[in-house]
Amino acid sequence: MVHFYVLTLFPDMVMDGLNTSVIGRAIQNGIIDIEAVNIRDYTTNKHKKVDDYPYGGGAGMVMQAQPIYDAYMSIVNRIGKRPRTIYLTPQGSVFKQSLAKEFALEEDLIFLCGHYEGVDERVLEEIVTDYVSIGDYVLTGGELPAMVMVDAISRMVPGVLTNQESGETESFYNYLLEYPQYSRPEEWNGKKVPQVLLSGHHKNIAAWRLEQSIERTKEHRPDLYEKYLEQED
Ligand code: 6GU
Repeated sequence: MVHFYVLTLFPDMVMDGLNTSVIGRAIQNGIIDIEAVNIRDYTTNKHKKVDDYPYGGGAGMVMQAQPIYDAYMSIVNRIGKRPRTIYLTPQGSVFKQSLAKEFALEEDLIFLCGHYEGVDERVLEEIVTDYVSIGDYVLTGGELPAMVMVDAISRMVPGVLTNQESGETESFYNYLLEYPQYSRPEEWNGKKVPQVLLSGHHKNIAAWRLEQSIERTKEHRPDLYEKYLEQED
């Protein structure tokens, strides 16, 4: 069981996005749970303002420390511990499958979703244990990255995937991309399914798939291909 807590200004976006398909089923089955905590509920001013101008000037607004800290402490006081707390930021280290597996071993995880130009550094120093980015591009907020991480972590939690959907024999397991898949009919739009897949010869099929995986990885992800080669010898 992993309990995910997402500190956000857009709780509906997070909950609506994660209540579907495999992750929705895991919530229904009680294998994970996800709680979006609305930072705005913890403001102490009557306009429920969560941001202010940056000291030193510059563009945009900064999310203030107090409502974030109080939202965080509401969780900490409830569960009686300070779990790993992830701040989603393009300034973080890049999220990888290995980190998804590591986080899947935790009982509780808190995600802090920033907006505007950033978050007051002092509250980050107080609560954040991990600074994580999901890749080299800029998004408007941390909600989509938090959802990406919750998805990737959840599917590494035992019981979330069925045997059929199994977690390990797929992309990145051994630094190779997945081979191409085909289903019925045998010919579609003038294109035939590769003959070897219809042969029933399991050794040849496995060899063909490995070769396809290697070719794809060389072509699209030379960085992964290098790791595959290193791991082979
Ligand atoms: Cl974690 N946040 C934002 N705002 N943009 C990103 C990101 C995170 N990761 C990649 N781009």
